Amino acid sequence: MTERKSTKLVSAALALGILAACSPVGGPLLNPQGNSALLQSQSAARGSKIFNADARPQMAPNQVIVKVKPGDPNLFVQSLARSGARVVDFFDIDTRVFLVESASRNTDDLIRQFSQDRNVEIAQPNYLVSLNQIPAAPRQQGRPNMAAPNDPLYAQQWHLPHVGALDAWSQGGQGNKDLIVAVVDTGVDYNHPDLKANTIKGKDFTKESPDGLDPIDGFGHGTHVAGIIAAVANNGEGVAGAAPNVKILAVKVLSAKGGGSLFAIAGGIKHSVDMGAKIVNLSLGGPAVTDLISSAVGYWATKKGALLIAAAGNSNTAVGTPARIDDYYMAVAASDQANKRAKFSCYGKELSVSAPGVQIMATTPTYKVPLNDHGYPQNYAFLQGTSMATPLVAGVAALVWSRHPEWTAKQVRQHLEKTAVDVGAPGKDNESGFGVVNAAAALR
Ligand SMILES: [Ca+2]
Ligand SMILES: [Ca+2]
Repeated sequence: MTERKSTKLVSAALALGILAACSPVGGPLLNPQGNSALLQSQSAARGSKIFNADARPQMAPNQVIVKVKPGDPNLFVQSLARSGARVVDFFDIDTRVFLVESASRNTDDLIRQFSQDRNVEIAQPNYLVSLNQIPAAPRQQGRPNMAAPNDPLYAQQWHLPHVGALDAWSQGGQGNKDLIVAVVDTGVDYNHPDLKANTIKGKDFTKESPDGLDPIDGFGHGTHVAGIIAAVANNGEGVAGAAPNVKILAVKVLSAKGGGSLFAIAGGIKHSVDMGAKIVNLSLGGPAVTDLISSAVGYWATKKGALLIAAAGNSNTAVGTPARIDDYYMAVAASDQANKRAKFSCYGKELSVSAPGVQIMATTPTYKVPLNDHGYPQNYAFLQGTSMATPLVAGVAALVWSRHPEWTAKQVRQHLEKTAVDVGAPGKDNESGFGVVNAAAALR
């Protein structure tokens, strides 16, 4: 308790110190307008790199994430003032971590400087992260399923019967309406007729909305992810989610261009858990890098009892960040109709499980979004990527947790791994993890 209290005091003192240090440069620190300008400039810099699977990590220009050493934080604030950089945000899980920005100096320069600062423990770039969905030509196909719900597009959702969803639903129900799964993504079209009843509004960490509070989907990706988890079933409309009775918490961390920074994502994860989410879906990632902030928030959320499920990545390389931090994130690979690793899916020893991620039919926004410019229709579309495999695992995890509310996140994860269908090389392998997730086996 006393430690907590003293941390709070240090934090308050530090905040005051920063305000004082920064007032000559440009007014109060954490005002939303200031942040808004910052994050918009990141979007502009990202340009058309949304689907770029290039291995070189992109980073927020002129920014670094700094962790200061324990002790008097004012020493850091003073050296910061001398450097002409300023703190633009802080990380409320770890009071020694700050997002620092310079108007004139680039990231490499800042890293060099802070690495030599005796008050600094670690300095790293604020890497940019993108959504893990890749374009695929839309396709119309499917066969009727006699036991299917009445959703007209259910017949095109091959992934549901493939993982035994109908069997699971008849054994264990369609999920607990009080269980919250956060979709930390581009936002969600919370007015979509197939999502509205199940969606709760969280916050917008991209600051695209004027008040920073509206998590409406500005790209189209998060709405698809949300539908895979919990589109309303048996309502005579559209598609069915894997756990159609649970709640979606819409949290926006990726901009209308499909990118965001690790700092914004960490904020979104923290917010999700604070809002009561048991499962956090992260259909996003960047190239494999060491990252203190994803580790810190992962550690914190795991201690709080949440299960973080993250896309392995679509670059056909090593598992990306944050999914590769396997102590705190459950990494999901994408598989195809033959249970083979999708050719784009990342692979490696960090994989937990695989799930169908090729030609997945689900919800898209009911209004025009950038996704439509890539040839995907409004309302419902096929998309593919580890972005689509991840929410299917989140949905099955939600079914399991609804059935066994007393289980810990670790128990839910281990149960999904134990009941996955072993494919490829016997036992756990680098192509599929423990195998392809199976709802029927998990609910049996
Ligand atoms: Ca439906
Ligand atoms: Ca295997």
